[in-house]
Formats: sequence, C-alpha cells, structure tokens
Amino acid sequence: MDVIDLRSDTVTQPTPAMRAAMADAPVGDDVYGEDPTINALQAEAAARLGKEAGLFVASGTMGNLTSVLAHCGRGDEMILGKDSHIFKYEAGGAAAYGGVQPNTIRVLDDGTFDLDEVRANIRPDNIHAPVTRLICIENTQSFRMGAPLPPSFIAEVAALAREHNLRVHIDGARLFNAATALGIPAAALVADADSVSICLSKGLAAPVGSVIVGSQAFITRAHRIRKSLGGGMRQAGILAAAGLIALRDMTKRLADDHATAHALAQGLATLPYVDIDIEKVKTNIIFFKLTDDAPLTPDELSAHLKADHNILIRPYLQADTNFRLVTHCWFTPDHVERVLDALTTLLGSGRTAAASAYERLASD
Ligand code: TLP
Repeated sequence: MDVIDLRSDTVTQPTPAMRAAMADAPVGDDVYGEDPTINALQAEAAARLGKEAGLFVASGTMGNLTSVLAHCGRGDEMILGKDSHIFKYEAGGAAAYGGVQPNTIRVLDDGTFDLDEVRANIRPDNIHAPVTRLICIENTQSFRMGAPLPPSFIAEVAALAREHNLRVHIDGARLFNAATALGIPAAALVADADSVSICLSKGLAAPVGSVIVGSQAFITRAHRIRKSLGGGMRQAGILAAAGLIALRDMTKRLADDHATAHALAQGLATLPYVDIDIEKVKTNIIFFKLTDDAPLTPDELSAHLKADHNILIRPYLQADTNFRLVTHCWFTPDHVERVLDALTTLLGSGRTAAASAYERLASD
C-alpha cells in the first residue's frame, strides 16, 4: 500500500519532467551571475509577477529573511500577523540576524488584518519609538486554512503603508494557490507589494527553492544579503531547471489540489467526532479538530492512521485545531476515498455524503 502523505505540500517529489530537465540543465557559477538556468528562472518569475527583477534563494525562510533584511535595519520594526509563518516558524531569523523587532497583530478569521489595528501599530515619529519600516502579509494565509487574500485587501494595506512611507512584503509561499482560488493572475495579487517571496518546492513540486522578486534596487540589496547568509550557490541551475517547470506547468494544476481538499473536507464533515468548518476550505489546506468525546486522542488517531493505513497526517496541537491536512499533486482523488475509509474505520461511519463527494470529484 503506497503512503499517503498529507502532512504538507512540502512532501511533494520532483516530477519525471523535472528530473529530466535537471539532468540536462545548462549551468554556470551563479555567484558570478553565469548560470543561464538560474538567470532564466529569475527573469521569468519577475516577469510573471510584474516586477523588475528576481533572485533565487534556497527556501521560503531564506526568501522572507532576505527580504526583511533588505527592507529593515537593526532596531527597525515590522508589523506582521501573530499567526504568520515569518513570526511563528522561521526561528526568529529576522530578530537574530537583522535585529528587526516584530510587532504582531491579530490575523482575522478570513486571514486579513483589521486595518485600524495596523494603523494603530505604526509607530509615531518619536525618539522613544522604534521606526516602523515594513508590513508583511501572507498569501495564502496558511494558519487560516490557507485563506486566499483578495487584491482589495492588499491594496488597502499598501495604501496605508504608502501613507506612512512603509514597505510591503508578501510571503507568497502559496501565492499561486491564492491566484487559482481567486481566478486572477498572480501578478494582480502583488501589484502593490514592494517584495514577494514565492515557493517552488511546496504545491509546485520542485525539490528546492524559492524566488524573491521586486524592484531592481531591492534585488541588488537582497543579492548582497543572500551572499552574507551563505546563500550564494554555484551550479544551482540544476535546481532552477525544476523551478522553471514548477512555474510554467505546475501552477496550472493547483485547482486539482483545491478540489481534492474540498472533497476531503466534505467527507470529514460527515464523520462523527470531527469538527470542521468546510466553508473555510478555499485552497489546499484543511484544519480540523476532534471533539472531546472522540474515542481516540489526536495522537492515537494519527498513530493508527500511520501504522494501520499508511496515511500520514500532522497533529497540530493548538487550542482550536488538532490536525492540518495539505493536499498536493501526489494526493489523487482515489486517495480521498482511502483516507475517508480509514477514518471511518477508526471513528465510525456517516459516510454517504462523503462517498457522493468523492463520486462527484471522480466524475468531473
Ligand atoms: N511551511 C511549512 C512548515 O514550516 C510549517 C509547511 O509545511 O507548511 N511561508 C509559509 C506560509 C510557509 O508555509 C512556509 C513553509 C514557509 C514560508 C517557509 O518555507 P521553507 O520551508 O521553504 O523555508
């Protein structure tokens, strides 16, 4: 029985087309700017997102850190969501390496911010205060079920930022999921941003890498910072070759991942002891909780899924959620049924609606 891995879309493996392109990629020393495949990827990512220039980096974390350091100096402040990946999951890099102070605000249920709260957190021009330099937005907002944030919200944040001479960075690890869900080009989601980091190695299935894009002046600063972080790679065109396929081809199929997430969520909602708000499932991320009277603890459920059914899910022990499931290109419509069958075995039935959700998906 093959493994079904729903812990993240980071588990995606490179496709056969990627492996072939990697084997054939023309390469050079990228620290000298001489890797043609890296140069092609950077130019294509920038053009696709409507920005002047791009820079290949090793990971989403490095993309965000490099961007924050390119916008802020030591002691400066950035405003960002308390549930943002940069604040919660990037090992405090901006504080550790840049002395950048995070000023966190609430992330609302739909993934947006309260603009009055953003405004109230911009520091006055006063010698006692740190200097606010940057607002960071995450799109999709991972910890709000991968909520796609609309261009109207981004435009409002950017207008406020401009009023106060601040910059806007978008952590677009799953920007193409947002664009797919909203049915608009990714460039429309970042038109008002000064910098954007996109990940090639999540739903887009490349083995490694992210690209940051922005103005030429921003990328010039970021280039030096990337070098100082140890991110100057050499014949990395091998990686960029997979990245080009990620950008060109894999961005076109994300609606499939949203469809499997939707079918999975609909099935989950029919199971006993499962608490899930299926209205919130808009992209490829599902959070759900087991009710207190469930026959298994979250740890027991994930242990049984793994041991008895070869299904990996990620316990996510927070107040309002027990699990995160992320769909991706290696998770097929057949797998939806297998996961729901396994959960039915472990939790009990109620599956008529789930079966029909699957049938609808399979017949589409
Ligand atoms: N997220 C990972 C984990 O770190 C949680 C995942 O499995 O989702 N921004 C966002 C919104 C992300 O979700 C992630 C990775 C990153 C940045 C960092 O990317 P990497 O892992 O490439 O450094």
